Parts: sequence; structure tokens; C-alpha cells
Amino acid sequence: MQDLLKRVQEKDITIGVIGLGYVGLPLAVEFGKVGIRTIGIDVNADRVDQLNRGENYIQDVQDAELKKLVEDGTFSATTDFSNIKHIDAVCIAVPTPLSKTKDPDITYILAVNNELEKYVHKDLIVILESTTYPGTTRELIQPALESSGLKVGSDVFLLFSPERVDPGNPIYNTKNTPKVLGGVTENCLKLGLAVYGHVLEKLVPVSSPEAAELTKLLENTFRSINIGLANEMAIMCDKLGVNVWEVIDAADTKPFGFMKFTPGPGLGGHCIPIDPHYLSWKMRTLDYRARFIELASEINSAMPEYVVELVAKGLNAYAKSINGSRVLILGMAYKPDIDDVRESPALDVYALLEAKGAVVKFHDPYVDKIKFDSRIEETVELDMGTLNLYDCVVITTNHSEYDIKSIVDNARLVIDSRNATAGLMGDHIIRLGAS
Ligand code: SAJ
Repeated sequence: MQDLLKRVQEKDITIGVIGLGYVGLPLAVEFGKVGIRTIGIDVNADRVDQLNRGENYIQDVQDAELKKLVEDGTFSATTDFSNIKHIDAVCIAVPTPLSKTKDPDITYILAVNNELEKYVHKDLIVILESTTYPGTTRELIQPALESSGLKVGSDVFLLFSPERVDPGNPIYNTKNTPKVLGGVTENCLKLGLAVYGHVLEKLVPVSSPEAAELTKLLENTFRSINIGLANEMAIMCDKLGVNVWEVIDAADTKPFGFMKFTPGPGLGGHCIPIDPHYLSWKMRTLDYRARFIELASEINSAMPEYVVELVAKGLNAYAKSINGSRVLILGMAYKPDIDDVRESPALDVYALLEAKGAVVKFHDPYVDKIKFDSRIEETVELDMGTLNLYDCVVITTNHSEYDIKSIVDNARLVIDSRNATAGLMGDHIIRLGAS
């Protein structure tokens, strides 16, 4: 242990990062930037080839930094998991989605586990970063590492350290966001702190991997529930004839005890709509119902339908029905100024409108095309001169570059789910939570 700790402290190690997505690649680049030999492992051969050509595909990674690391050999990528044999510390950042029945889908973790079982070796440090239910690290990963007879805490070392990447965040990034980590043993924690200490500014050790796993789930469940509250407030305000945006901004003047969340067309992204279900699933196995999580999910999942009801209300005022109307959706990404459409509620709004007979198009400056079940739809040009050819424009994601005033001036009907039209007047504007 002491020799290994010394090698880690002296950066005389090779780091592995499994899963080169929006979490793994920025982390790999941070290790490379401090001169630690880093091997990225991913099952996607195209991604691996792209990276080995020095080509970046993650918005939060600087192209030039990646290119330099590849050129000087500090970073390389591979699909070959046997490289774990030459790796001293491996961080696992693979997806943890939900299955169709909203149960945890840990197939990616299990696939990595099989590789760890094959290539685990003495003095390997393993850090799971993927958001998962409490117990995953100790119940799934530990047995795989010990199957060869090695012992966690003396021969191999195992931790959980949740990722906290906020894609597109201009202030917080992998390096400056505090990082929680919990080791199976004290030695595990000591080594994990030494590994991350080279690249992360603030480390937050906790007493166990379960505490670290649950910390992440609390963070994202907290967001899901508060967004659900904001969404229900919007629905209540529509019934009360009060502007929810004014009320939220007024509440936000309270200097303590309040945290602003805003209504919207629903919950998007690969985290907030998903992670809380990992906790509620685990609690069901312990015969407990996590009611807050279920209720927030129910409200958030119903928001796309609510937005479509506002479209129906708006068209109705022009004696039109959704059926046969031409509708333009602005913003398919799940939040402003990013290109990620995963779980985006705009996809639901699009599908619901089509199902009701509307002719739907979309514009998104960051999203060229969207693959629907049976076809690929491409973004249309946003041309103020032809905007009034649409019966209705729906603002689902308010990308910064949208000229909202021009959109309002040229559209026949605007359904605004993000308060993007705040301050603009017009009977043809229907705002979620102020309709
Ligand atoms: N949303 C609302 N109202 C709000 C906040 C968000 O409707 O007040 C919606 C967004 O439009 C989006 C979804 O919720 O569709 C998720 O938004 P998000 O801001 O949580 O963004 P994510 O999922 O990209 O990143 C979050 C991180 N974001 C923030 O903390 C601001 C963070 O919670 C996690 O690090 C990350 O998920 C993760 O990877 O778990």
C-alpha cells in the first residue's frame, strides 16, 4: 500500500477512464493535463478512432487541449479492456439509464464488471463514478474484484465518487467542482484522495461508498422534486390567474431559506429525470415507497401534455384545432445552449402534437437532426419572413441566440414554456404559468 501510495503521489502511474462521454472525457483530459499517462477505454470504436485523431466531441473539452495530449502521447483511447492490466487507477463513467419499466439499467456497469473481473490485478485502484443506487459499489463491483482471491482494502482498492458535471456550465467544470468520494476501506479512501488530488481542487471524503452514492442521489432528487414543485405552482397559477414567474422572482428575493427553480415543459437530460428512480427502486426492494420521488416524476412527466393543452387553447382562440395546424417548435435540446436532446421534453411535445394531427417542424441552433422511430427530421431555418406560415410557435428551450422579440412580432401564436417572452405583450402569447 505504501509503495502504491508513493507512486500515486509521484504521478508514477497510468490512469484509465472507462466511458468517454460528457463525464469521462473531461476527466481523462484533466489527468492528461497534469502529465499523467491516461488511457481512455470505450466500447464505441468510432469515438476511439476520433479521439486518437485528436478530434474532440464533448462541448466542455477544449479541442486544442485534447489534440495536444494525443499528439504527445499522454492520452490515447482504445476499445481493448485488457489495457486494465497496465492501469494503476481506473475511473468508471458509463451510463446508468432506466429500463422501459423505469427500473435501473445497470447493464453498462455489469459489462465493465466482467472486464474488471478478467483484468483485475494487485494494487489496482477502482473508482466508480456512474450515478447508481446505494450498495452498487460494495454489492456488485467488490465481488468482481475479489473473485480472483484479491482482497479489497489490501490488494485492490475500491471507491465510489459521483460525477457532478453540469454540461455547458460556464463557471463550474470537472476541475473546480467539489468531488465527494467514499472508500470501502480507509486505505481505499487514502488512495482515491491521492489520485483525484492531482486534478481536482476540492475533495469531500465521506465514510462509505453508500454515503457517496446517496449524496449524488440526494442532489438530483432534490432538483427533480423542486422542479416538480415549480411545475405544479405553474399549473396552480394558471388556475388562479396569477403569474407564476412573478411569484417565483418575488420569492427569490428572500435572502435565506428559498432556492429558485422554474417551471418548464418537463424534465430533460440524462440525470434529473433518471437518477431519483435509482433511489426509489432501491427503496422498493426494502419495502418502502419513496413518495416524493414518485409524485415529482408524475408531475414532471405530465408537463409536455400540459404544454400541448396550451397549444390547443391558443389555436382554439383562432377557431383552429391542433389537427391540421402547422406548428414550429423552438429548442429541442433539454436546456439552453447545449446540443443534447436526451430525455428532452421537447421530443414529447413534438410527438404529442403529431399524434394529434399537427404538422410539426423544429428549429434548434445546436441540433441539426433528430432521429424519431421511423424517420429523421432536420431542423428548419428560422426565417422571420415565413414565421407566420406556422399556425403556432412553441418555445420549449430558450437558447440565448433566439431573438424573442422578432419571434413574437412575426408569429401568429406563441406558446412560451420558459417565460422567454417576459415583458413582451400580445394576446397571441400564451405563457406557461401565466396563461
Ligand atoms: N429544469 C427546469 N427547471 C429548473 C431547472 C431545470 O425545468 O429550475 C429542467 C431543465 O430544463 C432540464 C432538466 O430540468 O430539462 C435538468 O436540468 P439541470 O439544470 O439539472 O441540468 P443537467 O441535467 O444537465 O445537469 C444536472 C446538473 N445541473 C445543475 O445542478 C444545475 C447537476 O444537477 C448534475 O451535476 C447533473 O445534472 C448530473 O450529471 O447529475
